[in-house]
Order: sequence, then structure tokens, then C-alpha cells
Amino acid sequence: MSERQTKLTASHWGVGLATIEGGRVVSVAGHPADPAASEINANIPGSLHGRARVRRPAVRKSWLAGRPGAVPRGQDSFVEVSWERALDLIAAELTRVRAAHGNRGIFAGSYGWSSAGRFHHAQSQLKRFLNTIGGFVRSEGNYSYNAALGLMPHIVGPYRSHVAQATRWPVIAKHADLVVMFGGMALRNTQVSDGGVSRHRMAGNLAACVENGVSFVNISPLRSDAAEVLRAEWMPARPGSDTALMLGLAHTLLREGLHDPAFLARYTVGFDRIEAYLTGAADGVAKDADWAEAQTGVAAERIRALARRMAAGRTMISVAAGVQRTDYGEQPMWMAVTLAAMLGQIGLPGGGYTVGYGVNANIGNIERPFRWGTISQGVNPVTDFIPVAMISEMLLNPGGSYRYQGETRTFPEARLVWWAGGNPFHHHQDLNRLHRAFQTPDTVIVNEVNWTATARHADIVLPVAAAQERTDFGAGKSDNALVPMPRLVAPVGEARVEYDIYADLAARLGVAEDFTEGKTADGWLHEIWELTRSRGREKGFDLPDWESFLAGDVIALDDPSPDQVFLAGYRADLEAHPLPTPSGRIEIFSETIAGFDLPDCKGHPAWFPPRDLAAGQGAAYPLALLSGQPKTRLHSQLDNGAYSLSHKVAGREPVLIHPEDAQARGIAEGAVVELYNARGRCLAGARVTDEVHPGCVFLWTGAWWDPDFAAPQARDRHGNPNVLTHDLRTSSLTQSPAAHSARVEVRRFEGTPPPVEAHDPPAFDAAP
Ligand SMILES: Nc1nc2c(c(=O)[nH]1)N[C@H]1C(S)=C(S)[C@@H](COP(=O)(O)OP(=O)(O)OC[C@H]3O[C@@H](n4cnc5c(=O)[nH]c(N)nc54)[C@H](O)[C@@H]3O)O[C@H]1N2
Ligand SMILES: Nc1nc2c(c(=O)[nH]1)N[C@H]1C(S)=C(S)[C@@H](COP(=O)(O)OP(=O)(O)OC[C@H]3O[C@@H](n4cnc5c(=O)[nH]c(N)nc54)[C@H](O)[C@@H]3O)O[C@H]1N2
Ligand SMILES: [Mo]
Repeated sequence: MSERQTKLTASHWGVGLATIEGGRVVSVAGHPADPAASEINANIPGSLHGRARVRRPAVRKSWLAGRPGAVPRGQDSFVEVSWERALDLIAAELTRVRAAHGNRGIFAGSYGWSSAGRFHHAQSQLKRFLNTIGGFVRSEGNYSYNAALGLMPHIVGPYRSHVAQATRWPVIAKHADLVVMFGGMALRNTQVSDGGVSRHRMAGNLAACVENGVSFVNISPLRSDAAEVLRAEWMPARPGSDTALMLGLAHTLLREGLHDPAFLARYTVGFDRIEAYLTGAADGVAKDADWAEAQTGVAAERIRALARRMAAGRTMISVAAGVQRTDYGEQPMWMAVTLAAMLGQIGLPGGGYTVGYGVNANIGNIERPFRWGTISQGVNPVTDFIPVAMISEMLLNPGGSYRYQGETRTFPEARLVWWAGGNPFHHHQDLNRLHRAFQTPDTVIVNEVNWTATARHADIVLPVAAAQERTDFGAGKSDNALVPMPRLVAPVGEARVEYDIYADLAARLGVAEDFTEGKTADGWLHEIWELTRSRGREKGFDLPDWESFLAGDVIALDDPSPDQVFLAGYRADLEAHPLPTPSGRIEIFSETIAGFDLPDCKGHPAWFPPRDLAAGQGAAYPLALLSGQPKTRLHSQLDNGAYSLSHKVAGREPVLIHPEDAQARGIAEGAVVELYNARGRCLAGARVTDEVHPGCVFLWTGAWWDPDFAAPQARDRHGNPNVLTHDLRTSSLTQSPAAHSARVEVRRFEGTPPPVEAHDPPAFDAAP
């Protein structure tokens, strides 16, 4: 009988207790100390040992044959090669590109979540390696809350520190009367936190709010964006219309004298400008509740009643990150800040606003007490970057210009693209366009665990060890715990730890010592742990040595500020704690942004209708497509695991459709349907439910893209919403992804649906 062992592992969705038998992970359960462990763990065994694993280095056939254009990337077969051969090819190609184009010819933005673990972090390793050979073009920002990152510094201050400073949920439970949630606060999303989460506290903290009598309003196209325990009032508005709704609320406050002029005068600048916009003095259109009803579909009386309720007690305004992942996504955030300022409760316990509650497990629940140790990425001598969501734009327009933060910038020419730890052929918008864009570089290298659509678009694919196949330690970026991650099993096939891959490449390029500093992965782990230990010591925490830690249990530390109230210091003394904005105050009007003179972002928050609607696409494509985060996995990760597969409908990703919309199209529960628009089409499995607002359909992100290149628009057989989303960004201020704004039509799929092939490996060939 084979030996059975139980060991800890850490993932972005929590600590797992893995059972290992016969060299395989057979199950992963939640940690007993976690009150709401994530079921995503159940995907690990099937995916880790699944058919989709990249087992050997592989090279695209036409590229290897020296005829790279013979078959397009993403449609070609692969030839498996030895590690020696693969690394020789990469070393030669790096040398050629650097000589011909300089390091500015290498794009390694490499956006993506990869996996948990402080040392074996895919992007950090790749960036450190490339920095030892002269650097690379990077990407700036993220797909999560990029508009917040770009807008907030102008109007309140740096967004990342603001989420760390978010008012804690127990404070809200104690002091708030009402929480108004734009975009809801989906519990399914709070399974996850970047780098890991040791205990899932959100459900418990929300339940405590309800017990204390806090009421919730859910302004979202999806009823289940509010946890059932909240018994929230559901007020669905047309997607993309939040700014109009907020303007209607603000207008009511103003007209009924429910706003706080003293707060506005003392703590903000530019209220007069929005006042003129609200009343219509600026443009002849009063943004009253009746106007807002026309834009949002929410009854004017309901808008007025909500405004009065918000002013009557302590109100927290919450904006989900998803709301800024829309056309003009800067506006609802700016307007939420304005609305909160009008209520005058910013800096009071349980009042004010927050952008980002519900975006992960920890915001408003816990923070790390000090910075964990990490490996240095070195210094990148190439200063050039692109805003992260401009990947297709860059590849299709080398040398082209674009606006960003008031500057006019130029796209570099990416001759070599290297991706490690992300899946752009899941995460980027308009995948058919990305497919075209990925034909332009000379060489694409992808490090992957699985044969994702991105790996299939590479010329050289390097098989890498998964998190469970290497020793590391877990410590979430906003979590308070340190988690031992002993290696559970040996890497599948010939997969290798990425650090070792770069060490070998560095040796080929004569920079081994620069990259490794003479250390093995194990040596680095010791060093990073000691760094963590010494930082802990400064804060009064006594951490064990590496070996004891690795053999032990999770170490949970204290929340550094359990009673935190966002912007309390600013409210208490704005001279001592000015905001890092040009005026030192909250900028309802920003001279800086106004000075950029942009067509799609003015100097104050303003209403812009969603683009597809403004372009008259509402008739041909009557349904709004929402594409939020999946409950059953992390983005596209582990889509081939048991839990994710168990929620597929007819083998495809479920699409939520309202009974009225389904009936009008003859669509029954469980049917295979086709979603389509001018950009693309995909199959999905119908889930007919009144959880979704009429006129909206909801298709989760992350089903592995499965294009059928023989079908019209390379129809995706599996249900990835990004074949339908547009590749326009929020605005030229921040150039952020706007994935939630798309229009589609849906029809029943007639005939025999084609099988889904996304979870199979690609075709392999003999060497050309
Ligand atoms: N339509 C639409 N699109 C969206 C969104 C949306 O709301 N709607 N949301 C967006 C958001 S918020 C995000 S954050 C992105 C997420 O997009 P990504 O972060 O790109 O998605 P993941 O599926 O997490 O991709 C991580 C990849 O890393 C691989 N991986 C895991 N561990 C390792 C490792 O150790 N080394 C290497 N080399 N690879 C590893 C996994 O196999 C996986 O393929 O998607 C965005 N896309
Ligand atoms: N289980 C799981 N959890 C995750 C992730 C995952 O992949 N799986 N991903 C993580 C990541 S990287 C991120 S960034 C966060 C994302 O967290 P969020 O950005 O908050 O999540 P989303 O699901 O994109 O959007 C939340 C909700 O916003 C609503 N919404 C969309 N458009 C509009 C609109 O115009 N107006 C209004 N009022 N509502 C709208 C949708 O109904 C959607 O359910 O989730 C994290 N948590
Ligand atoms: Mo994200």
C-alpha cells in the first residue's frame, strides 16, 4: 500500500490541507481554522495531474522550420524538444533580438496572477532574469482596478494605500445604518486575495452587520452580487449607468438641501463646478432624478427615496471594482467620491466611500502587519512601458502614438514577447483581435503549467512546476498570516522550477552570478525567510527558523489596525494630514485632468453613455453582457479541475439569462446557445434564472478559449466572454480595461454542438 501523507499548501484562495498518495495529490481540503474555506481547492488534483499539463519543452512547428508565418500562431502544431535545445534556442534568440533591436525589443509585461508563494513568483523571476541582461519593456497597472489606480491620485490619493486603509467591517457593523453597494459585493469574489488568505472573514463580518441592523442596497445587474444573508434591497440599473444614477442622487441631495456645505467647503475643491453640472447651469440639462430614470431604468421616485435615506443616517457608499471595469469607468468612482463628500461623512466611522470592498477576501477585514521578504527584481534599464491593457494596440501599432495621463506616448516595437504567469488569451478583451496581434512579433515565449490558449500562441513553451511541486512560503499581500508550502509532489513530466530555468539560461548568456548570486532556490528561501523574520522582529513578532516554520502550521499575526476608519486623520486635521493631491483636498474638480483636455474624461465627473449603445448597437445586440469573476476557479486557473467542470452546462460555461429573455428566444434551461456580436461568437450553456436583470446576460470569465478556426468568427466552443468584449479602454486618461461594457445577442444553437477541445493538449508533430 502506498504511503498517505497530509501537508499544507497555499493558494490565492486559501490554505489547503493536501492528501498525497502514490506521488499524487489526491485531495485538498480547507484548513480547519478557516471559517469559510474555498471549494476552489477541489480543482487542484484533477488539474495538477490533468491531460492539459505541459510535460516537455515544445517549439511551434513552423517557427522551428524557419517559416514562422506558414501557419498562424495559435493554429500550429508543436514539436517537443529537449531542455538543452529549448534553452539554446532562447539564448540565441535573446542575443539576436538584443543585438538587432536592443532590449527595447523585448516585451515582458507578463501580466497575470500566476500562483501563490513568495519566492517562486513567475513574473518576479522573469523580470529579475531579464534585468540581468539589460531589461525589457514592462506593463503598468492591472486588469482589476486600473481606472482607480490612474484616477484616484488626482482626486484623493494613491489607490493601493487607500484600500489598505479601508474602514474595517466591524467598524461598519457598529456605526453604519446603510451600505449602498454599486456593483454589489459578491461573496464569491472574496474567496480570493492576491498571494493568499488564511481565513475567510467576509461572510462572518457581513452577517455581523446585519445582526447589528445595518441595511444594504444592491445596485447591480445580478441579485447574487449581494450575499443572501444581507437581505439587500435589489435596485438593478442598466449596466454602465451608475454615474447617471449617482448624479440623480446628488441632484436630489442638492435640491432638498440634504448635502453638507460645510464639509464641502472645508475638505473639497471644485464643488461649484459639479453643482453647475447638476443643476444644468453648465450644459442646460438638469441631472435630476427624472433624467437619471431615463438613463438607468430606475424609477425617479426610488432614486429620490434612496437619496433621502442616505442623508438620514450613517451611509457607506461602496463601489465594486467591476463598476470601473466599464466604458468611462473613472466616472462612477469620481462621482461616488463626490456623493460621499456631499453627505459629509467621509472620515467618520461607517460613513464615506470605498472603492473595492468585495474585490478580494481581505479589504476591510485584515491587513499584513509588515512587509514580507521578497526576492529583488533588480533594476530595469529600459524605462519604456505600456498601460497593461494596450497589448493588442501595441502589437498592431508599433511606433504608433496614444494618450495616457495627459502625455502623448509612443508604442515600442516588440520583437520578442515573453509571458510567464498570466493568460492573456483568457484575460484580454476581443480575443480575435489579440490573435491577430500575436502574429506580429518574431518570437513568443510562454512559461506555463498547462496548455492554455496563450501557450498555444507561443513559439517556445517551457513546462514549469506548479505551486504544489516546489517548496515556498505563502503570505498574502494583504493577509496577516505566513503559510508553509512544502513541496507536495515532484513536477509532472519534465517540468522545472522557473528559477532553475533562468539560472541555466543566465549561464548560457554569461550572467549566472548576477542572476543567482551563488544561491540555489533553497538558499534564497532561507534568505527571504530571514528577511521576513527580521522585519517581524522590528514589529515585536518572534518567528521561528525556516526549518521549524516549514514543518509547522500557519502562523497568524495581529491586524495592525482593527479599528481603522478611512480618512479619519484627514477629517480630524486636514492641515496636519493633507491629501497628496495638488490642492491637498478632495478634488471634485481637477485642474490637472481638465488641463489634459481629453474628450472622454473632463475636469469633473460627468455622464457618458456606454459606447456600444451610443454607437447605435442596442438594436442589433439588445443584451448587455456582464463577465465577472467565476465562483468555481480563479480566472482561468484550474478550469479543468473537478469543481469548475461540475458547474459547466452541456460541457460549456454557463450563461445566466432571464426567463423573459430566454423565452423570447426559445431558449430552455440547459440548452447550448450561441452568443454573438460584430466581434465574435461563442457557445455557452443556458442557465435560465431571474437572478439576472432582464436585458442582461452574465457569462463568467475564465473558460479556456476554444476557437474553431473553421467556423465563422473562429467561434469559441467553450464560452469565453472575451471573444465578445471590445478592446476599447475606459478613457484616454487611464487606458484601463472596460470588459463589462459589451452588447450581444443570443440564439439557440441548432444542430450537434461541437465537442470542447480546450482542455486537451495541442497536436504534436515530429521534427520538421
Ligand atoms: N471579460 C473580462 N475579462 C477579464 C475580467 C473581467 O472582469 N471580465 N477580469 C480581469 C481581471 S480583474 C484579471 S485580474 C485578469 C486575470 O487574468 P490572469 O491573471 O492572466 O488569469 P489567470 O487565469 O489567473 O492566469 C494565470 C496563468 O498563470 C499560470 N500559472 C500558475 N502558476 C504559474 C507559475 O508558477 N508559473 C507560470 N509561468 N505560470 C503559472 C496559470 O496556469 C494561468 O494560465 O482577467 C481579466 N479579464
Ligand atoms: N472566485 C473568484 N474570486 C475572485 C476572482 C476569481 O477569478 N474567482 N478574481 C479576483 C480578482 S483578480 C478581482 S480583480 C476581483 C474582481 O472583483 P469585482 O471587480 O468586484 O468583480 P466582478 O465580478 O468583475 O464585478 C462585480 C459585479 O459588478 C457588477 N457589474 C458589472 N458592471 C456593472 C455596472 O456597470 N454597474 C453595476 N452597478 N454593476 C456592474 C456585475 O454584476 C459583477 O458581478 O475578484 C477577485 N475574486
Ligand atoms: Mo483582477
